[in-house]
Amino acid sequence: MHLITTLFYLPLVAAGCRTVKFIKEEGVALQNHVIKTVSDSKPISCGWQCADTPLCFSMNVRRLPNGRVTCELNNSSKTADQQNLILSPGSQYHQLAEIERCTADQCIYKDALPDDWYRVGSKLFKLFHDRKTWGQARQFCQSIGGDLLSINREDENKFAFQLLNQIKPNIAGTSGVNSLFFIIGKDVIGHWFLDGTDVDVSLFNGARYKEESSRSAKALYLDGQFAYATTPAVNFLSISFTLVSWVKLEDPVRSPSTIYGYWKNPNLFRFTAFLGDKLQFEFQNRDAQGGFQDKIDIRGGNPNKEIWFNAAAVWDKTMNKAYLYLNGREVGTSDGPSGFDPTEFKYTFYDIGLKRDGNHTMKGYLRNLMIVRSALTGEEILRMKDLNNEAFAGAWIGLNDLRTEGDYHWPDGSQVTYEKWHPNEPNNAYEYQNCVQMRISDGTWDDASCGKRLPFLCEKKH
Ligand SMILES: [Ca+2]
Ligand SMILES: [Ca+2]
Repeated sequence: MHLITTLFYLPLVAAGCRTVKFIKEEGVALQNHVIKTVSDSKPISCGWQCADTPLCFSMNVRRLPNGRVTCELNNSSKTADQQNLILSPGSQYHQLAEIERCTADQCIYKDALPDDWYRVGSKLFKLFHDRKTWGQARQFCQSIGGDLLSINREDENKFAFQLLNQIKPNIAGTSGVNSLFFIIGKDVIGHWFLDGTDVDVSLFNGARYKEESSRSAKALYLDGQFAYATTPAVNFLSISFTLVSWVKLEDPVRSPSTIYGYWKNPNLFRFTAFLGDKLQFEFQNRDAQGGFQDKIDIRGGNPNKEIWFNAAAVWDKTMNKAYLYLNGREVGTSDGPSGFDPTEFKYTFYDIGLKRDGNHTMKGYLRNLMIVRSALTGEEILRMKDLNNEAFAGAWIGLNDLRTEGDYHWPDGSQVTYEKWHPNEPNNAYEYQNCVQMRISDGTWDDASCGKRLPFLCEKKH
């Protein structure tokens, strides 16, 4: 029934490819995938449009009585959706086809494949809409025999950006109904789920991710002996911030139990739970030589052992006020000394579970440690539990500088020869951005905190 003939060749100079071939089938058309209908004097002009439209993979062409043609550009092909190839007298189905003279790497050749995979040159791409941290996303891509996407050419970036356009980010509309989540999504400085998927948390002395019975999910477990963990240092003390984590202290409780901090000479900050007693947040302002100037020391609350609790420390720089929250309830507040302006010191890591000056370690579990760049209320802190509402503005690609600051690599080991940074990126904001997202708004790149949960792009080699 289907007579297949070579129809025409297009020179595609821009893609470094001399020609590309469309294959024609008479009397059939692909239905349900039309993204655009164009009318032109000859099929070859439609073919140009299809080749130039990243998500066009085939066309339905019909001749009009006046000699012109109409072409329906399809965002799929019979490779991906054979069932929608229907009999259609008078139509021709045209599909981009590979040509022998180009190697796949030089060609614009592309095709839609089953299960939402797309082939572009030698790579298979797929956008996953569910949201994962960079580490989770990479694990997932590897589990299906691929990796996070590496981008080596402009047409690959263009194509990935077109896939991203399918995402409707849940960022705030003009109504402001969702504005809390916009703030959180935009201003997450650091986020560690502490479930084993964080790519930049280091474990020491037997610290491990352990299934915790009340939640049947993994959390960071510290044994109260010597175990602790570290994150890279994050530059956040000189701005308004909210530091929040879920904690479960185990009996017998080690006291003090540092949740997060860096507490060694010169002391910097610590967020601590004490035995059956209180939460404490302490941070300091020091001069350039490290000499003590002022500090905030705020205590309150009565966290229980053997029960998960939500602990948050908030610094509102504008109001010069600090707050402690236990399970979203304010349990302490303190005004800052006048002119209080904590300085950051150039440490390279901060501690989870360790008070470094006395080697005090926590006995218990921690999860979902997060630093947000704004002073949140207790209600807002508790609403952060629903992380599906975290706003986002991009999707993960594979580029990262996890190994050496500023030295970017692709997961497939390829050299960074092509770049598409947004202006003023990468900026390693808060001195803590090591994973790269492609922005949904324009397809440019921005380094971000690896713990953000974003949609992501996987690749597989053809
Ligand atoms: Ca970085
Ligand atoms: Ca950035």
